[in-house]
Amino acid sequence: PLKRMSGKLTAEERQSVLTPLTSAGWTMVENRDAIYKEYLFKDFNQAFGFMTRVALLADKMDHHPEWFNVYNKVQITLSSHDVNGLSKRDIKLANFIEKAAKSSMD
Ligand code: H2B
Repeated sequence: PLKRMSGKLTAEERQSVLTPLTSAGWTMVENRDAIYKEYLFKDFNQAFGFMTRVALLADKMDHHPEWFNVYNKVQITLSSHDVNGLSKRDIKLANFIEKAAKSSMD
């Protein structure tokens, strides 16, 4: 398969694209170049509806989250395994996840 062109985010890119995400509750993972957020939904149905929307985009992107779900809680870690760190793909996915979470809570 074709290899991707987007490598690790540069320091400049981190400043511009990571700042809005950290304001939205995403945090840097300790000892790893990855970002993390925990979402709480009303119930399992809402959480799993959210996960389904995210899963469809993630598979289309061929870029998949590391995630863990218990009932109404979804914990998500994003990183690009091929570059062992954050790339633009994680930012795109995180921004979609933010929108999907909001619309899933309606
Ligand atoms: N997801 C993430 N987060 N990082 C990757 O490097 C990655 C992926 N690689 N999903 C994809 C799948 C790769 O394994 C397949 C073969 O394209």
